[in-house]
Formats: sequence, structure tokens, C-alpha cells
Amino acid sequence: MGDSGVGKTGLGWRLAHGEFKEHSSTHGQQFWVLEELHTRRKDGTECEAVLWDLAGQPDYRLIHALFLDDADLALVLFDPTDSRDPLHGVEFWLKQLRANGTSQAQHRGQQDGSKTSATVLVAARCDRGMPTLTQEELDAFVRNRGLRGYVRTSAKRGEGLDELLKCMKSLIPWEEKAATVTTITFKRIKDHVLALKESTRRKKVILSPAELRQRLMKTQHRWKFTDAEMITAVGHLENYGYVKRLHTSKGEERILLAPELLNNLAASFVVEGRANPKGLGSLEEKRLLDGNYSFRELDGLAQDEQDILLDSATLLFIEHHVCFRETDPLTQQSYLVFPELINLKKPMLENEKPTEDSVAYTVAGPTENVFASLVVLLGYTHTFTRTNQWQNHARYEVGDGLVCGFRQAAERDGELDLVLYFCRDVPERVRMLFQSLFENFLARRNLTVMRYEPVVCGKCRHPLDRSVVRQRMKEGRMFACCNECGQRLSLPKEEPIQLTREQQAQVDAQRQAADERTRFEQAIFRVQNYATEQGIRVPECFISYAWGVKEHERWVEKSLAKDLQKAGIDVILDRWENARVGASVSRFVQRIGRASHVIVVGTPFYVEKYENKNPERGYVVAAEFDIVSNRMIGTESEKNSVLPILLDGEKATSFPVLLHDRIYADFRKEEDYFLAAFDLILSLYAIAPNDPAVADLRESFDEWS
Ligand SMILES: Nc1nc2c(ncn2[C@@H]2O[C@H](COP(=O)(O)OP(=O)(O)O)[C@@H](O)[C@H]2O)c(=O)[nH]1
Ligand SMILES: [Mg+2]
Repeated sequence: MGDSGVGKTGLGWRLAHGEFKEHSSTHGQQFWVLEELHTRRKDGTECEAVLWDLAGQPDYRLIHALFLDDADLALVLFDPTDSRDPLHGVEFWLKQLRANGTSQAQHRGQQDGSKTSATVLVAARCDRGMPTLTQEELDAFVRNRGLRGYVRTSAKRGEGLDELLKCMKSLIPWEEKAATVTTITFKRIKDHVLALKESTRRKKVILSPAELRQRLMKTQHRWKFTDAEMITAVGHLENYGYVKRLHTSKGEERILLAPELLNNLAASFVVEGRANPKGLGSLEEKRLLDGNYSFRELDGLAQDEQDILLDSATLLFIEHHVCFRETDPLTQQSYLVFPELINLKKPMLENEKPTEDSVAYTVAGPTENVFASLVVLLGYTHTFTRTNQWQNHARYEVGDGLVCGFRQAAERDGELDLVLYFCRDVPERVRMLFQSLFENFLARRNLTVMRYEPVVCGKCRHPLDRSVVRQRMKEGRMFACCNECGQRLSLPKEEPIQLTREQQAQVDAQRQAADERTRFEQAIFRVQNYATEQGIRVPECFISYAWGVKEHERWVEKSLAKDLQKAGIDVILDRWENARVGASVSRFVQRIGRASHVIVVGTPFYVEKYENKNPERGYVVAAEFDIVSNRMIGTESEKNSVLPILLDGEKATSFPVLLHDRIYADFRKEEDYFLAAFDLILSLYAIAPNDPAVADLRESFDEWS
């Protein structure tokens, strides 16, 4: 790894092929098997080393965080002739490496090498000039950072390569690596995959298991192997990064023979998201899935291969909270939004309720994606609804307009400052929940998090500057002086926040909801793609519900309708419809008539309104009742187009009599939401729950409830 243009690809190519190849600096990752590092262990195990060339462009950094795992050895390259600060980039990469425990353990002075991978500093392209740092300076850097060596190389002239290889050989903990028992099948499949890698004429890069078998059989006619053996071999190959297993929208297994293609495509999404003309950091989903962004990774691939790659890259981002999907209720357009890429600044809004800053945090370590995943995960809880996001800034609402939010206040290399804020009217228990969840989402491997409580001067009420608090606490001081009146103020001690058992249970439940939501988001994305590919008609679904209970109204709009829409369903909701057609009630009523389905949201209030023959909401509500009743006394298929769901109360008191003998979906418990919503989506699309394309998705929710 190393900054763009330092010579990574040149060096990698040389190590793998033994020759220098002139090439222009590329966008993308790749890997080679280094024959030179091939060894045989005492126990007879054959050892092989794979060198990954990670692209250095900033746009790849979001991607690295997804793949920087399990490395046994890292080479950090830099340009020794850089006259400014040649090691600046190195610092960044060393911080990233802490993601897999590498230099962190070295910092702590652990020299035994157990479980920690080593890092070697490599000066590249040394033929280009004299280093700007002295040997002493470099030695000191290597020592201070706990690096395991320093090698000067030139891929062009071949200098330093033997030394580097020797160093790599000695630092890879061969003896500690678990051995995998493989078969001759494994070796042949591997050879086949590797041969394909650098073939310029490679046509098909995604194969079904049957196609892989066919290909392998072609190479050696009398070769016999079982499917299970082949799949096991593919699994091993995937573990070592030679291939990647993917799924079609039907849920069928496929094998990507060029795994770097997926990473590179994902990085191209990032480039495109950053280029969003409005600074929204987003991609139009339909345009993306229809292949109307041009991505060079897809050039020359067959349509079905392109589709799988596009789906898989999107799913990868959703899975890792790098982006979230959002549907504009008015246009029904879906977007993939990457919070990290938003350039739009928060505008000054008129009549904005004043907010006050609360706790601040400094987060150090592999901080890529930290901001994005916080934005996404907080919005995935049941309690907090994300309402806005701007550059380095996200805002949520709880209940009736209680505003909570956070900002990324500063970013240094590998270090972030984050600040929570609340509107004044947000009660303490909501603040506690927001803060605990925030901390909970921050608590992950290898991040060091410091919390700074806000300090207000007891004398002049002036809030103490955050940077002063941070600085003083870093120095281990217990006090600071008010920067307004000079009063000496004691600083809060670092203490974990104390939650009552009930609060803790709430945090746990919301955290679990966010995890489930992550799976749900992937699942509905897949269902939508499946339906599109199968040519299933887009259901048009009218939602009939009673106004009057704020909480229910909010649930219908923000949860149910939004999720149905995200699943690709055309939702007719009065609130959106009025905004769309300029409150033309007659057009609205027409749309209801055309709807393929009607969802009736059962609540006690719904029945109350239904039974009231003179509904105060006039003819919109009346039209809804008419439609439902007409369908209920119609044909079987008309009856089936009405889908009752129970949100509150009991069947007998929450549904009109006509619906009493129907099976309803139960949405009364928050924790059952995802399974119930998923099943509802399947019924709208008329996809059977045991359809192989969705069965596994459905099961993953079933486990939880
Ligand atoms: N003089 C010289 N040029 C090199 C060497 N290695 C790579 N280059 C050139 O430097 C440029 C950037 O190298 P590259 O390997 O693509 O950098 P990367 O972005 O880190 O992968 C390319 O034009 C290479 O041809 C080297 O050892 N010596
Ligand atoms: Mg390169």
C-alpha cells in the first residue's frame, strides 16, 4: 500500500514477473502470486504468498476498509525523493493498518510477532534520485513506529528486490498459518483461475458451478471430481482472495474469477457518487442498475455479468453501511446515498429551532467509513428517523419533531472529531439513548474513542472551547481556565455513562434493530431486483389508514410506506399524493380505483371512523371505505387484493367486520416488523415465501423473531 503513483504496481509486477513494465498509474486493485516466496514447511505444507496491490487514490479508501483484513505482512511504499514530507502518506497507511492489529501491537512493543502481522517500509523508484531524508531519520522512524524493516527498491533497475523478498520471507509467519487440506482439484482450479487472470482475452469472468465444471473437464477429459469437492475448493480459493462467490438476483450461486473487478467497480461507484453535480454524494439507482453509468470495469462483459456485479457491489456497500438507499416519495426514484461523499453544506434554515452541542468524541484508528456507518446505523434504529444529511452532518428526529444530530467537526489523518447536538426540548432520556447508541456503534475493533463532556463556566456560563478541553485532557490535566472570564474549572473525569437496566435494554434493542435493518435493506434490494428481472408487474398499492393518532400516521408514512417503496412497490399514500398532484382529490380517487392492492391498517381508530357514517374527513376516507368494501364483496382475486395489517388493538375491534375472517399481518410488536414487512412485500409481488430466490432471506428474519 501507499499513495497513488509511488510505484506499487511497478514493484508488484516486477516481484511477480521478474521484469519492469512501463505503465501509466492505474485505477484499481490487483494481486499476484509470488513464486519467489513459495516455500515448503517442515510438515510438508506447501506455502504460497499472494501480494495485493491496493490502489492509493483517496476514492479507494472507502473500499480498503472493506478488504483490509487478515494480511500477514504489509509493505508501505513511499517516494523517498519527495521534497516536502515523504513520510506523511506513510502515517496514513500505518493508521489504516491498525484495522487488522498490525502496527498497534507493534506500538505496544510486542516483538514476539504472534497474531500480529509485520509492516515493512519500502522506498520505491529509488533510481529517480536521492532520498530527502537521511538514513538516521529513516531508522528512527522505523524504530518509533515499530516497523520491521526498511528497504530501498527500484522496480526499474531491480535494486533492493532480493533484499525485500528475503525480508518478506522471514516475516511471514508460515509456521503459524493454519494449513488447509486441499486436493488435486483445488490445485487445478487454482491454476485455471490464475491463468485467466492475466489473459487479455478473458471473456467470461462469472461462472455458474456447472460452467466451472465444464471448463475444468475440458482441460482434462478423464478427470473425475465431485461437485462438493469443487465447491470446497472454490471456498478455499475465496478465503485466499483468488475468487469471490456472488449471487444472481434469483439467489443462484456464481463464481467471480476476477475478484478485484468487484472492488474496482465499487471504487468507481465512489468516484461517481463524489461527482454528483448537486453534491449529494448519491447515485441514481435505476440508472445504475440499468447500466447507464459508464464503468470501465464492466466494459466487454456480458449483460448478465454486468447485472450481477452491479447488484453485488451495491449489496456490499449496504452490508457495510457505506451507503443507504433512499426513495423520493414524490418521484418514486431511488438513490444510493454515500454520507461520506456528500459535499452539500448545511444551509442556514429560517425558523430553525436552536440546538446545543453536547458530548464530543475524538476517534482514532482506521476511521474510514466511521462517519458513514454512524449516519446509516442511527437511521436504521426504530427510534431515530434520519431527516437530513449534509456534508459531515446528519440529523434525526424522534417522535414528534425532537431533533438529535451529530457533526464531524474535524478530520486529521486517521483521526475524527465528532460532536452530538440536540434541540433544547429533547428530554434527557432521549439524549441518553442517542448518545449510548452512538457510542455503541462507535465501539468497534481497533478504534480508540475519547469522550469529552461539554464544560460550561460556572461563573460566566460561557461554554469552554472543545479544543481546549481536548488538549487539557490529553495532557492529563484535571482543570482548565474559562477562555472568557479566566475562572478555573475542573474537567470531567473519563467515566463510562451509567445506564439503568431499562435504558441498557433499550440500547440493546435498538442496536439489534439496526442489525436487522441492515439485513432487511439487503433483502428488499434483492427482492426488487428479482421482481424486475422476472418481469413481475410492479404492484400499485393503496394504503388505507386512519388519521388522528400521530404515532400511527408517522409509522404508516415513515416505516411502512417508505419500505414498500424501497422494495420497488408503487405506493399510493394520501400525504404524498396530495403533494404530487397539487391536492387534486379527484385524481387521487382515480388512482385508488386503479390500485392493484389495498392495505388496510387496522387500529381501533380506523374502525371508529369506519363506523361513523358521517366521517369528518369527508369523501377521501369515504372513497377508501368504498373501495375496500367493493373488493370484499367481489371475486376471490378482488378479495385477495385487500391486505389487512394489524397495527394496534385486536382484530375484532381494529378491523371492520368485512375483514374479520381474513388473515392479517401482525405489526403490533416492533421486533416483528422486518419479517412481517418482508412477507407483506412478497405477497404484493405474489412471490411464494419458499421461492428459492427469497427463502434464505426470509429465514434470516425468522431466526430473530
Ligand atoms: N523510474 C522509475 N519509474 C517507475 C518505477 N516503478 C514505477 N515507475 C513508474 O512510475 C509511475 C507510477 O508507478 P505505479 O507503479 O503505477 O504507481 P502506483 O500508483 O503506486 O501503482 C508509472 O509511470 C511507472 O511506470 C521505478 O522503479 N522507477
Ligand atoms: Mg497502481
